[in-house]
Amino acid sequence: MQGVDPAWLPDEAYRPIGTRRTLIRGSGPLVETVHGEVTQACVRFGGSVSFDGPAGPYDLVLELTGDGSSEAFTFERGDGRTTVTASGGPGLLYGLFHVVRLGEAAFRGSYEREEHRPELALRMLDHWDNVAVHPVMGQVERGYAGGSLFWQDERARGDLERVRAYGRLLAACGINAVAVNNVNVHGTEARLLTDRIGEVADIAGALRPYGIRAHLSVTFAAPVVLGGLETADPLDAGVREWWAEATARVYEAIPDFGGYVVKADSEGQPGPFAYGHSHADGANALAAALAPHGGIVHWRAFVYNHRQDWRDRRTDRARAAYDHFVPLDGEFASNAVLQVKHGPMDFQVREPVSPLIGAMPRTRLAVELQATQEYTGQQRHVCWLGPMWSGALRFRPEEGSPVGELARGGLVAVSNVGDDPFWTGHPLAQANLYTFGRLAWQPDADPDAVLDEWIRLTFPDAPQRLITGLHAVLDGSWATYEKYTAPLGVGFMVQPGHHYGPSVDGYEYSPWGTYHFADRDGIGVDRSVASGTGYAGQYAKPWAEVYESSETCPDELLLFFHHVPYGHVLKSGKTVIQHIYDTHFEGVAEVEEAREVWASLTDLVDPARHARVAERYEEQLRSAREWRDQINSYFLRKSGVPDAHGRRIY
Ligand code: GCV
Repeated sequence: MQGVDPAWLPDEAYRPIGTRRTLIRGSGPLVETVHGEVTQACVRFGGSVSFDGPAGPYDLVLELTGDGSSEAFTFERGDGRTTVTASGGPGLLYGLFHVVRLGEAAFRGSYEREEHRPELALRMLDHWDNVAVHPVMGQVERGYAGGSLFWQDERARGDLERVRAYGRLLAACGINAVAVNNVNVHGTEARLLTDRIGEVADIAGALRPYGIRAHLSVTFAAPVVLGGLETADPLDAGVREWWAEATARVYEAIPDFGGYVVKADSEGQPGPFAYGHSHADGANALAAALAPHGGIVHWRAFVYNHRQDWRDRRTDRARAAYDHFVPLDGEFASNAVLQVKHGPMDFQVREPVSPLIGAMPRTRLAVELQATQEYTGQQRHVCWLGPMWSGALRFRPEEGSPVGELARGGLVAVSNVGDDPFWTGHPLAQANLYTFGRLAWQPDADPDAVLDEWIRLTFPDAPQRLITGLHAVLDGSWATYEKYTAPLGVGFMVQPGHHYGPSVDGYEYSPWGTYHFADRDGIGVDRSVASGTGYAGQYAKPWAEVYESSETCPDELLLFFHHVPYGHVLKSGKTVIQHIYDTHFEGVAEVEEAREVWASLTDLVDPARHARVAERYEEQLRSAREWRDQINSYFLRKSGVPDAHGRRIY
């Protein structure tokens, strides 16, 4: 597409296919998509493609053997021929993208038959996009990549070519579902469910050729605000009927509609508490309406008191999701998925894994990550989140399955994409989107290998110097970001509202439940069972014990679980205060270094992309210095403990 970055599908990535002879067998809409992809590559590079032709001397055979909807495919190579087979259209498409990823290697040597299938059936992006620009949150809530890809001038975009291109990119990294609007459902957006469903149908139509289903965020109060009923009580017969009828009309417009996403009783959104009912009752009412059509309701577990009194030390926001939902285990309908943020708070640079995951064995859980970098630099800072996500997905809440397996309801990420020509504002933030897709396909994949895959695809034919440079600036960037921002898992310390830049006490005396409790003697939140909020006790063994004591709690989470004196000695051998000073100086030095590495790649990256990243490095460095100086000055002034190395602190 003219003027739009091809991201990880540049034309060059298709050269190995486009210079060869391909046979495609089978029929159906996704086979047509595969055919279109290969044909375009051949037009560009001089190869040939036959559709359902006779057996012949082909280099690549892509064969659909059934008419199912399976996403699995097989891949093999022998006698000079590469073969992909699939029994479902989506499988064939994923098989094609597998060949694209392998590049020339797909056509060399031989491969025994390999079977590929996604480990998680649902791999979804939630767009926090508003149809009408919101006076405070803008068009995309927590969006750092321009306006919405889907909505423009308060309507679905007339020209959906870009949406189609987006679907193609998503399919190429394994994503198969997209929720097209914000979970905070305002007045205009509520109507997407009813009289404006045609617009959602248009978007769904643009995504369908790439095997992506559309989902919709709906308001729990829809029967009242749209249906004119007096109640949205989930047990009321009239309400249930309203949902059933509204949902039937949705499926008339979009036969393969994925389902609803609901944020209820959360940050002001309506929910079942108003009627004295549980969240299982609420979710099940919508699930019942969706069930006859095969749809799913994604019910978010982000339920907490956002109006708490900061003076009240017994209320702990981290406890909330577990306290609300664990008693409901086993009560949710089979097509209700409970969508849980990976940490107990809110997408901070460091959090423990939510104790809810693993504590609800009779409930389908989806795990929610945040690709949009709300608290991790807002796509002005390089912060590749692969290691953080992979760590969460590999975490084992107790002896047994890791989070990546417990997420039976799928893996979801809040999208970081907008109508920016680079898709993600910061061109290097594309790596987060790609990594999310690949981890959703295979949660135990090595994130480093995924990063290299992204680099090779996005920069085909890159010389080793570029590969090494890109790897250097991305790998470790999350650790760097953590160093110059809030320390040791304490979180927040951001500017209230927009959440960009430091403000140590920004939320300290607010109702949001995000406190650090720093005083002249120490810092951190006591979440132990023995003397604190008891949150540590929500974990199964061994974690409940590990987190309970400041002696065994991992350094990086110390201040999340414990209030300790500044002189507390970490496992690293440093005191907490010295750790704060050192990491903040180191973090800034690492950004300076990364900026230099990027500058040294000028001759190897196209000018527009290079300039965009270079400009963002200037801001990242300015901001990192601001963080360093505010955090270090704050803690020097609070503690009175000087830096052991006598560096400049204000
Ligand atoms: C869409 C945080 C964000 C909100 C977001 C909310 C959520 O509080 O700051 O913008 O709302 O999470 O996940 O629902």
